[in-house]
Amino acid sequence: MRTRALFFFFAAGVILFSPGVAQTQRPDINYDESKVPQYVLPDALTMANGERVSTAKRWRDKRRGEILQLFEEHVYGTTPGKKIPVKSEVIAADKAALGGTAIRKEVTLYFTSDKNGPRMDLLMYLPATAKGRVPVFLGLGFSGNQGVRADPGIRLSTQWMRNGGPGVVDNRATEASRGASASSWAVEKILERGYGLVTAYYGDLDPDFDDGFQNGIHPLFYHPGQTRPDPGEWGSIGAWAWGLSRALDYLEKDDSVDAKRVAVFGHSRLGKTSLWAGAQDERFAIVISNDSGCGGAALSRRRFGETVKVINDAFPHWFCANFRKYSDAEDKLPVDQHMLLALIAPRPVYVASAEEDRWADPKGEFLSLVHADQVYRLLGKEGLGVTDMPPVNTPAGKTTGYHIRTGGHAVTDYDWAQYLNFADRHFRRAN
Ligand code: GTR
Repeated sequence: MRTRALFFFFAAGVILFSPGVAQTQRPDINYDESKVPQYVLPDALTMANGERVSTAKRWRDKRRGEILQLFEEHVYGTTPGKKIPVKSEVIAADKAALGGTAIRKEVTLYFTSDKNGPRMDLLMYLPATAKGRVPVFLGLGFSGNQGVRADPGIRLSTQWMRNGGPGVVDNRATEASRGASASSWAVEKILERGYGLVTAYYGDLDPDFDDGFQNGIHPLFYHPGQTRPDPGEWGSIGAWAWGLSRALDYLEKDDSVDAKRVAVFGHSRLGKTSLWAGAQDERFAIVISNDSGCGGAALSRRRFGETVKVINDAFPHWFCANFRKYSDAEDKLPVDQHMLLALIAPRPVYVASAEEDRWADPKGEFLSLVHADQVYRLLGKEGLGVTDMPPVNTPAGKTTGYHIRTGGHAVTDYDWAQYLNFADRHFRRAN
């Protein structure tokens, strides 16, 4: 009996913690479109009191705030309103980085007066030829800034990091981690097109494991006697999104950057984060979600691929504790993820899926955009403008954009090519 119990424990562990193949073999995961349950989505344009929202003003004055509050209370948790003083320091600058094509700058944002306390390191690559302020892509990354490029000038992250990534030993980055995520950041292409890239390590804000919110930035906001966030207060995604807004605060002060043209980007759990950051902080001019899936762009009610229960069980620290009430009870959620995209309206949002990334439910990601369209139209924008999923490798959309490309869960050059075209279009540059 004991051996059997141990075996099940072990098997469950393998299933839960091995990415890719194990996920697609889980018997509790639905990948059959015909088994997607019937569902009714909450209507983005019907207020909680039943009133139909039919003007942009009503949306702006009442409904938008109502939806934002629902996401705070039930999904991601509230972000503390308290402003903390943040000090920035330019740590290093190289005017002839990447063979003279880029300016590389590293800036640290300190969140307390203790320089060894919580802080966030920004890596900035700007085109060397830039005249004046440049638009930038801003995104958090999984492997530390040194993972973005095998550029020996970048400071090595000293923060806790998940083991398993290239060059990570005993939860710390080593020299061998330089460039570990280079294929996810199309640095040359971004620079060639006249954009800058600003990245930071997500673990600077909250290391990605469930420690009861003792490390990272959460404790900076506890009221006296508080030891962890209340059930309706922020989890890790909330903290990561908060960091993106602090990065934007800094960019507003940096005269090499056009802070009115910042596209916030993220992949996977960090795609969930870029959407939540863009929903809360309207200074982000464009929002991009790459393969963000459950709790990101995908509709929770479809229960295709990863579900609310599966994500809450595996990553209890990502969302607020209240979100767990909706494990296996998606129909009770007062929102669904199309309303998260609607919060970004009328600003451009781009959602990308990958054909083999069924865990993230590509169709559910697409349908969220379709259902957000009515809000875009109410605000005088075209939205996505299509209701049928486009063929693979065929981007679609107007104010909002979508593609599903061949391949699996990753950020590829193809994805970046679409984001650059989208940014060109919306930032009104030549395409
Ligand atoms: C998976 C998780 C997804 C996605 C992904 C990632 O294990 O189930 O929701 O966020 O991780 O961030 O890479």
